[in-house]
Parts: sequence; structure tokens; C-alpha cells
Amino acid sequence: MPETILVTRPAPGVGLITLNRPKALNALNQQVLAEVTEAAAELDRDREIGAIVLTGSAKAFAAGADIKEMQPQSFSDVYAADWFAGWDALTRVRTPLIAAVAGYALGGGCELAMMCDVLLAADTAKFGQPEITLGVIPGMGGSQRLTRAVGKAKAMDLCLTGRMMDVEEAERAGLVSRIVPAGSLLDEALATAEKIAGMSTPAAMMAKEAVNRAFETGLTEGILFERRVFHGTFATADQKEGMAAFTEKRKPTFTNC
Ligand code: CO8
Repeated sequence: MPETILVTRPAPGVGLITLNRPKALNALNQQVLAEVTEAAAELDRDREIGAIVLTGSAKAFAAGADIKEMQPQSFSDVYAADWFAGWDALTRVRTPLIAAVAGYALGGGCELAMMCDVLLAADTAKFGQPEITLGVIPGMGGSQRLTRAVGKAKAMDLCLTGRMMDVEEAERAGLVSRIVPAGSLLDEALATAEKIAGMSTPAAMMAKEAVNRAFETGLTEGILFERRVFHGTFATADQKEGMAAFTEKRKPTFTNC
């Protein structure tokens, strides 16, 4: 049984992972890493699950990697163990991932939110990469994903000063999909997850893959990838059903095949 997270299935087709180390503001230690990546992989393997929500507490999504765990490590320790490379497993999850962020999303917490596909943020959310204030730099993709999300100017500002940005600034900069009142964050995230889970799961996975290609390839390659995957959707029963339902003026019933 996991000890640092809660895993539930609160609605049809929806998995929910809640970070649960309240005393440490959900700081991400090695146990959290193992438990989150394992839970996400298990939900990803479940053909009934069409979307996964990852959330924290009202005060903190996650206040970063666990500084107390990192503090005694030497270069050879973190290098030999390839410290935090395990988080890459989350980016291999093919089911759409929704981050529901309230409170602090700092350092590794911000980086974890950025590994998700949709980022819903409460009006209390605060984002930052404060690693520089600890004498280190982002190590879970922050300098890369943040720069791709918000551009060089703001990423440099955040990584070099360690300052936090509030949710309005984060949304303006393109980091956040939507701002939601804190009290309805989880409901909104679960409703979004249910909506995505109600689509054709293969189509949702393909859309996720195609958008992610925009981060990893040039435009010509990305457009070609998109077009080939688009062609591939015509091999699914869900394409037949989706288009038939439109012409027959009814709601589609997708069977995920
Ligand atoms: N790690 C460990 N413990 C933490 C962390 C953390 N990141 N953040 C908070 N805590 C603990 C505090 O130590 C405190 O515990 P205790 O009660 O035992 O002293 C408890 O959580 C509550 O925290 P505070 O009392 O500080 O709460 P405040 O409301 O006063 O402040 C803040 C909240 C502003 C979020 C503050 O806790 C803070 O600044 N936290 C650290 C934020 C930070 O620097 N995060 C970046 C960490 S480095 C990182 O993420 C690098 C990722 C990549 C590494 C790659 C390595 C190879």
C-alpha cells in the first residue's frame, strides 16, 4: 500500500492520485517518486481509465524535491543513482494527465505539474523554480519544460531569481490551462477528466501524442506525424461512430476501439 499518496477512482473512467505528505508540504522524496510513478503506470495500464488527475493539498501541490533528503547527498551519490531520472516514467504515461494545482508548486512541484498534459490551477496557486536559492538548478526538467511553456525571458527570470509567480501571471505566460476558484478545483479537475474519459480513448491518446510532438520535433516532422496519426484514426470504430453520430444528430457512444 502506498504511504505518501492516495489513489482512488472517483468517477467512471477517472483515476485520482493525491500527494499526501502534508507535514512536508508534499515534498517529493524517493518514496513519492516510486509511489506516484507506479500508481500512474497501473492506472495507465487499466483500459477502463481514460484520464488521470494528479493533485496535492490546498496549501501545496508540492513544495519541491525533498531538501532534507537531498541535503546529505554527494555528487557521486546523485550521479550514480541518476537522481530523479525516475520521474521520466510519468511522461511515458499515455493516458491524459491533469494536474490540479492549489498553493505552492515550487521546484520539483512545478516540474511535476509541467509533466502533466492539462494544468488546472486554483486562484491560490504559486509557481516557481527556487532551486537557485539553494545553490542548485532545476533537475526535473524545469529549465527545459518551463522555457518551452513560457519562453526564455520569463524562464530566465524565474530560474535566476527564484521568485514565485502568482496564478494570473502563470496563466498569462502560458503555463496554466485554466484558473479555477480554489473551492472548486478538484470538482473542475474531475469534471474535465470525466469529459476526456468520455471521448474515444485512442483518439485522446493520439491527440496527446501529437501535441507532445510539438515539443520534441521540428514543424515539418510534427505536421507529418499529426497527419499520419490523423489517418490512423480512420482505422478505429470510434471514428465511424463519432462521424455517424454527428450526421445522425445524436451523441456518440465510443467503445475505445
Ligand atoms: N523539502 C523538504 N521539506 C520541505 C520542503 C521541501 N522542498 N518544503 C517545505 N518543507 C517542510 C518544511 O521544512 C517544514 O517542515 P518542519 O515543520 O519539519 O520544519 C514544513 O514543510 C512546512 O514548511 P514551512 O514551515 O517552510 O511552511 P511555510 O508556509 O512557512 O513556507 C514554503 C512554505 C515557502 C513553500 C517553504 O516551505 C519553502 O520555501 N519550501 C522550499 C521550496 C523550495 O525551495 N523548493 C525547491 C526544492 S529543490 C527542487 O525541487 C529541485 C528539483 C530537482 C532536483 C534534482 C536533483 C538532481
